Amino acid sequence: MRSSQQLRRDEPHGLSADLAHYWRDGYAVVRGFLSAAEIEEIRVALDQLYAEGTAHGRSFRHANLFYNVARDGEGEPLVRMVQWPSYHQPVLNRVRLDARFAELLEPLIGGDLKQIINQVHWKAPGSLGDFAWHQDSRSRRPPSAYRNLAAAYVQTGLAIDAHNAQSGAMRFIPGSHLAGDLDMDCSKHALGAAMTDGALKAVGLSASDAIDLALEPGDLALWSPYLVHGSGQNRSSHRRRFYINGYVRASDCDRGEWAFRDGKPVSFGPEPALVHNEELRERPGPHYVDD
Ligand SMILES: O=C(O)CCC(=O)C(=O)O
Repeated sequence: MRSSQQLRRDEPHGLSADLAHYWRDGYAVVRGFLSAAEIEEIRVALDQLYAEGTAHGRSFRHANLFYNVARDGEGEPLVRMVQWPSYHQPVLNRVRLDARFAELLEPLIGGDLKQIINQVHWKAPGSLGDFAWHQDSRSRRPPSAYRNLAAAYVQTGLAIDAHNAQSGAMRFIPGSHLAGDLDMDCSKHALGAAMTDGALKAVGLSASDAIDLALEPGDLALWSPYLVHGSGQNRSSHRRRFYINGYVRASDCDRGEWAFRDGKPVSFGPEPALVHNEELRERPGPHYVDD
């Protein structure tokens, strides 16, 4: 009997991204990356995760696993983001290691990949789920550990719900990645801060060039760490969920968890790897975190 890994290798899914578009505009979209049934399974997993976050009632960390919990206008807990849910949630862990990611990313960054981002965003209607204009490159610290960002890193976002202008879609400035690091002001957290035209003007860009990402559930967006992007208020009546996984050519990154070796999935090891949580070893938790 053939193993599922052999099946994956022998029977590719025929997935591909528009690479020319990715390199020229800094992003690409893959329609129908996951099926409706797969998205439904992820929704159930996300509902469990969300319920755990509200039960904590405040931000909570255990090693790399982190629940960002705010309060809404009525003082009720609001889960805005969970980082590294895959240590804890098997469905999400399976998705991040799905052979379709390896197949899609191979022509862009090869088959030996680490993962530096694994997170879910919930953008509640009307509330503070905005992301100010930013480049992801500014969060790759220290720079010596994250090398060759333009050619070796790809961020992916999987739409779990309708993701469009109404529901506070991501907004991209096409081509903005070509200038590399724009030294954008990152003194404030991008999450929870509104996009302002001034932030774009300061780096020679204009909001009139922005496009809204439009995704159906199951569609996947890919973007460059240098692409200037943000997202605005959710004016729809549904919570907008987005599952983000960021991959990197392993030889260009000293941090992160292995995801694929030679295109085959790599499970978590016994100890979590150092990614962005500088206190991972000294203060792994579990503990609550005050903003
Ligand atoms: O989920 C969103 O609306 C924006 C995500 C984003 O900007 C990011 O992860 O860098």
